[in-house]
Amino acid sequence: MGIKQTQTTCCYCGSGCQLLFTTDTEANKIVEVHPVQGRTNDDKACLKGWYGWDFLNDPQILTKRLREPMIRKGGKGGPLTVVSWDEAIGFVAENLKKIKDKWGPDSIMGAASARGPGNEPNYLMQKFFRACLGTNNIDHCARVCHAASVAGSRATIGEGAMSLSIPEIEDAEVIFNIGYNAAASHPIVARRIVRAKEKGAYIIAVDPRVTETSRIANLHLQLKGGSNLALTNAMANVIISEGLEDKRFIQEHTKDFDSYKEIVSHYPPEKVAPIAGLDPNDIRLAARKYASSKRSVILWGMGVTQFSQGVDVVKSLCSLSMLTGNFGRPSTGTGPVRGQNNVQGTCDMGVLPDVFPGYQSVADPAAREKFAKAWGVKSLSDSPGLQLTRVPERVVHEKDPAKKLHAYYIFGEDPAQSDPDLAELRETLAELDFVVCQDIFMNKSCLYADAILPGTSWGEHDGCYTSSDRGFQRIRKVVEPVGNIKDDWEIICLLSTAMGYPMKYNNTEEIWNEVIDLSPKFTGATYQKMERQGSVQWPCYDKGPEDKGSMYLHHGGQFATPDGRGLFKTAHYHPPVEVEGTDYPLTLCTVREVGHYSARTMTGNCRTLRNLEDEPGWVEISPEDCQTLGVVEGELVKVTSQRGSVISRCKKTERVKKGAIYMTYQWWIGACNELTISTLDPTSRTPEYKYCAAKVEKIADQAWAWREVARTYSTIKDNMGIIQKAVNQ
Ligand SMILES: Nc1nc2c(c(=O)[nH]1)N[C@H]1C(S)=C(S)[C@@H](COP(=O)(O)OP(=O)(O)OC[C@H]3O[C@@H](n4cnc5c(=O)[nH]c(N)nc54)[C@H](O)[C@@H]3O)O[C@H]1N2
Ligand SMILES: Nc1nc2c(c(=O)[nH]1)N[C@H]1C(S)=C(S)[C@@H](COP(=O)(O)OP(=O)(O)OC[C@H]3O[C@@H](n4cnc5c(=O)[nH]c(N)nc54)[C@H](O)[C@@H]3O)O[C@H]1N2
Ligand code: SF4
Ligand SMILES: [Mo]
Repeated sequence: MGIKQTQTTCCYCGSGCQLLFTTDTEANKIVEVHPVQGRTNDDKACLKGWYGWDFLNDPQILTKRLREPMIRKGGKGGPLTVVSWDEAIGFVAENLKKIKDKWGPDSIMGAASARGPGNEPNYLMQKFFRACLGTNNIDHCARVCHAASVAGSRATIGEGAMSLSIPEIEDAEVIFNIGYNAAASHPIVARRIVRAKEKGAYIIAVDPRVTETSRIANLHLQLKGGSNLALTNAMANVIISEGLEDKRFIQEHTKDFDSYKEIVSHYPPEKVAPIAGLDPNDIRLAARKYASSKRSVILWGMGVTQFSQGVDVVKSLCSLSMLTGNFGRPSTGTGPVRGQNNVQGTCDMGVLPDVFPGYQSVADPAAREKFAKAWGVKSLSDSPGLQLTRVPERVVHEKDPAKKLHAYYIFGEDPAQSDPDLAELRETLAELDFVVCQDIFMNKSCLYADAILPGTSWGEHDGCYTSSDRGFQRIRKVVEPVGNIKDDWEIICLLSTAMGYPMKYNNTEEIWNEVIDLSPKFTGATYQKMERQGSVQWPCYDKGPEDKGSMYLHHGGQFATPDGRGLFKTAHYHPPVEVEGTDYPLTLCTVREVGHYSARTMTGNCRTLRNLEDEPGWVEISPEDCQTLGVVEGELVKVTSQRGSVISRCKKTERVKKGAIYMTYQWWIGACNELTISTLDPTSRTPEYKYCAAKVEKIADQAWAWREVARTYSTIKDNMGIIQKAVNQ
């Protein structure tokens, strides 16, 4: 048998772990995988790195791989028919053209992918939307994720990315870990936090739940969900009133301190303590410890951003870091640890409604002129596009057909599983005139597609990803794709060409060279340099070998703002939008499952991971609430909010406080997004996934409930096109 070894980057989280695959080239099968030395992972991987590639074998557990292009020839409601690529591309081109001619370019919306495809196809997707269709309506899942980090950080320190690198975490003296559960989300980053602790760091964990980080923390602030801003304002209040701020740093490198000081003066610890459910002395201790070091690092995640006040909290975190002079040196600064394997990259590629690749604003005439010239078009739209969380607003809630969206091109996302308030989302997908899904698996959104374009997956194509800490790293083909499928970049080229804007490339490197030549911050990051160094962190301006890229940002306190000064900003605290009451007495927060990943098309089709955890998922409930409800561990329960109802299993745990329940959003039967609220942060338009009112009810007839779960699982498989065997999988 022929044996091939290939090193590539893991396709799940943004830790960017390096994996070495051994492939039997005759059988076209992976025979072995193990982690190897990489800049971020130090030859380690988590269980998804070890076992998360089985979906390449298409075991058809939850869904199945897409192997042929399909269209609904008979129109909406008709069956999907397998067609040739020519016919599929012609069908999509004709329909998008019709809609563009009738309703204008802004009636079409695009969502691109932070997952398998990589940077190059995402660059082409936004180029297709901007240069061929003529709209900035292009976005991706950063919207539902760290968009608040990008908005809040850019408004204060000028750059939306992590200021420090993953390896620097272990040399921090103080880690302020807020709303971030690394052990489940980025296990390889969690290792750095553990190492920091071993090296003597003081760890403050701010989380309403007990997490692995809070368990090793010196101080766990188990605050009430939704009270982050009250806490961060109170910490600033303590730092300023005790004179612990870095006066010189504030004087030399920042602006707007006085207005910030005025706001935080309203948040003494005694006033905040009842709001956050904390001891005022713990708030003081956290503030003093955080201000006590010049190697204080803030790490944050979805417990900060997925709130209607997420952007304000991010601004206040960046301000805390400025207040204490914690920027511009190694092992200090701010760490919004980006979630998906390539969400940093998809932002880098300009798959955002307001920026071209390399964060060049669509509002800047010079940037528009530069891109128009490079892309060979007369002009480019200067009006910022629509954020993807506003799609329902422009479909089901918009009555004027001229203002409505008419088409949605979904590339490598599954909004019908991952967006909030799924009933509203399904209504939206059903009402749109034309929906295209370009994916590797049949997913829940595909059920609404008028055309399905099957792409090759990670492991079947080349390219590069950007890790959470701005590191460009190569991905490489491990096995040959099976079926009548094409690389994502090639599909976009065919479609664009069919619509009268020809795109032609021979490989991903040609696309990448176009990207870096148009984006000064990335210009030095050639494939050659990635091969040589393994990872190139932006900014990297020069192609020469001397410019190795940048480990950390804001050197010497020089911020990425126009005048180099950071801007202090915070806001007054307000509670989440939908709070608990008589009918819905509990608060629902939604988080992650360690062995499964996002919409679960991939991990749900990996046998080892499926054997660890499967449908219908769990709902974490405190022992007190279990007692009140009369439910026990493992029992099926009904969870309901104003928007819907699902069945899940009770997980009795002391890790959550009385009155709060937690679900993971990976499950299709226990789909918590049937319950979540679509309220958005007014600036970043990120949903409040972390807080809504809910209730849990006991199900008397457990046998019936289990049959119901089995029946639903079987229906899902039918819908996904799996031929089910007589014996249950
Ligand atoms: N295994 C696995 N790994 C993943 C993913 C996955 O699906 N599975 N998804 C990836 C993606 S897309 C992302 S964005 C990252 C996200 O990774 P994280 O940012 O860690 O995301 P979550 O676990 O959703 O939320 C983090 C923590 O916020 C806490 N929290 C809830 N409410 C509050 C609050 O009011 N205040 C504070 N301070 N904390 C609160 C929760 O209890 C939780 O522990 O993970 C990535 N990694
Ligand atoms: N309730 C709740 N909901 C949440 C969250 C939460 O905390 N709570 N978190 C939110 C967050 S942070 C995020 S990032 C989103 C993630 O939500 P999504 O982006 O929707 O989820 P993913 O599973 O990452 O991937 C989406 C799709 O990409 C496809 N795909 C993977 N690789 C490729 C490829 O190479 N080519 C193509 N064409 N397709 C590919 C997969 O099959 C899948 O259908 O979920 C959000 N939803
Ligand atoms: S930590 Fe993230 S990148 Fe590393 S192996 Fe696990 S899922 Fe993959
Ligand atoms: Mo995310």
